[in-house]
Amino acid sequence: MVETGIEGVCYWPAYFDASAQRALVGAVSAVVDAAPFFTPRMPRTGKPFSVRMTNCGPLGWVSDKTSYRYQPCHPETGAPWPPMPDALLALWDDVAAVGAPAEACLINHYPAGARMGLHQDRDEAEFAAPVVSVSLGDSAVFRLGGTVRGGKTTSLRLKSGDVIVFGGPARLIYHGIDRVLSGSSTLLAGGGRYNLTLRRVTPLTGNAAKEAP
Ligand code: MD6
Ligand code: FE
Repeated sequence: MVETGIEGVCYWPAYFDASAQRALVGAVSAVVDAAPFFTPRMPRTGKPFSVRMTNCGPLGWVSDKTSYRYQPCHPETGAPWPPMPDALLALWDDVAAVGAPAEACLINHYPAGARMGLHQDRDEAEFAAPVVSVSLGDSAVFRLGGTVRGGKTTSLRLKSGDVIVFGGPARLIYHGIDRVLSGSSTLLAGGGRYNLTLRRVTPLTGNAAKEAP
């Protein structure tokens, strides 16, 4: 683990080696076969995101004209999200250490030119559990700020196989993707980047809550 200088942000460069990255891409492809990428839209305005999304696990994050929310089914097919791959459950157990499994894995696909504006991840009912993020494919310029909008920001280059965790005092910091560096990886056949974010959505209860850091 590498210190980032931001309390609560833990960074593991190259957590997944090349063969583990290929296995994860295979697992993502299987998820996408069952739950195709959809184009999320901004609440109210309906403006489309430049990233495409899908999910696995019992709950998935969706965004449309109505709201940002978690739901158990795909917004277009109506099917339940596919199960979370074992490698992701194992990652969560390794780095989140909250005594309860991840409930949602949001999969973002960044085609060439896609970006993601500064945001907080705050649609979960449980902030004691961290958000765990995996990058696959092309490198990305990741921007990190503080817990209030408009403060100082720093940037970090996330590469394929890297894991970054936002927990404790960093659980609600602003962050976004300024740009993806096209052609920086050959992992994804069509180029671009995947980002997987694992979350706990419902409250930690009983022993799990007592074990939370
Ligand atoms: C991305 N990541 O890497 C976007 N959220 O494409 C996130 O939005 C994110 O990396 C919460 C915690 C870690 C993250
Ligand atoms: Fe986020």
